[in-house]
Amino acid sequence: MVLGEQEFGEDNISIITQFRNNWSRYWKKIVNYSANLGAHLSQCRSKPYDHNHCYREFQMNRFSIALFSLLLMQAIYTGPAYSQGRQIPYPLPAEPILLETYDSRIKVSVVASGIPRPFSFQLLPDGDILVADRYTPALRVIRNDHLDPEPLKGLPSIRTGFHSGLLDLEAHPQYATNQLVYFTYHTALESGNAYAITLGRARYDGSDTLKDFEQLYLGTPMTISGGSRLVFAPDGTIFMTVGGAMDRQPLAQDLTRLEGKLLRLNDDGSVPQDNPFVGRTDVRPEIYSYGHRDQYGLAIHPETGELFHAELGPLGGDKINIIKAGANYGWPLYGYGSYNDGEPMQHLNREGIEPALIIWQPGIVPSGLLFYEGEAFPQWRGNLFAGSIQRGRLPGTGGLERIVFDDRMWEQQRETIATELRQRIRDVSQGPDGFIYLLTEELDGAVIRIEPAQ
Ligand SMILES: [Ca+2]
Repeated sequence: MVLGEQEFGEDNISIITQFRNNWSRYWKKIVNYSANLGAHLSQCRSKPYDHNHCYREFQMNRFSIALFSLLLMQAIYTGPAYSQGRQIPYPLPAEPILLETYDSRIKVSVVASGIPRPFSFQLLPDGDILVADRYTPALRVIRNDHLDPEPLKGLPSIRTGFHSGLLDLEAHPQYATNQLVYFTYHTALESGNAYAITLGRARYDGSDTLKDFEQLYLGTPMTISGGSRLVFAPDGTIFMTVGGAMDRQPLAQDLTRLEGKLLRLNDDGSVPQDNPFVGRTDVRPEIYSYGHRDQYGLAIHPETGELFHAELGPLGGDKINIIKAGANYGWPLYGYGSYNDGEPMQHLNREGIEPALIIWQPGIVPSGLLFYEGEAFPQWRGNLFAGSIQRGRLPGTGGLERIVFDDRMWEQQRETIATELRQRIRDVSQGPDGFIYLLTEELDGAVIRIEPAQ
């Protein structure tokens, strides 16, 4: 097995490819230098009167070999790190920096860093920021721009490994009065390696311990996971994405399983009776839409109430859907990109398959979604923002997509901002201060604040 591919999926394959490329480059150079060294030594033997010159060259070659051996050792040493998605660490700016966008100059500051591979965050009305670190797993708090190094106590038992662990966070719409935070995670099942996507909630009262934890919903057994996102709908129900349908097996089309589905639940974890498949015995009633691959972003349109949904394609063809109840979005039969090996997918829209609203080609590995509604950037109100892990499978190319629609929801403009940071942007949110916040999924993960530059 190639290290890491299984574990971290296509959004990190380029890292492994880069490692392989580096490896073969180092190896070729070492072979070349060894051959040169051999040639020089035989030359020296055949030219006894130029011995000193030969000896100097021999020394130089020895130095080169030592240098490339060091590089080789470095490749071996960093290999496992690369293979686990731990890409080239692009350092975070030590001080706030100014960046240009199409119509604005922005100030970008690191609020807190040192969170290992966080997956989601939740900005709370009083300014506290909760951050979910998928693999530890841990829920941490940033208070007054200071990361509490001690994770919150009171999390349930969470299964981690591969893509599994603690995933999304979402504050209840009445959080200000009930202090409830919802989260998705994986629960280990007794049967073999199987585990299940789980929705839980607990009360965060500002202290160092979560209170009143409840498991609200436990999914069906699965052995491959992926991301998960949550969002509350205007009617108080909660939408929840389930990954795990990443390869070509038609799991996302199997309505008795949860992989590659969008679920809709009541806020107590029960199934709403107006869900599209309620009453059918051959479909799980919590399923709201299907034919999805991995789904890393959800946002409700602030005016229409429609659910916008970001989906990761295999090789390109990342998309944003507007979700319709009971609809099929095509995976793995139809899509806009190519399969992981490069084979083009059938992408023509056809009856029964919902077309995407927006696609990216090459892919950007879209993550959290946000409709901006704040006062800090009046020119961006109503724009859709999507985090991006990396573009075209190249590490260090993540950023923040800004998409402008007209009132028919037709795309008018699109730009990528904050690419100068070279970070994997895994989540995006608007703070109570109206500023835009980013979460970077790096070994040294960070929360970043974007404000207008003065
Ligand atoms: Ca969230």
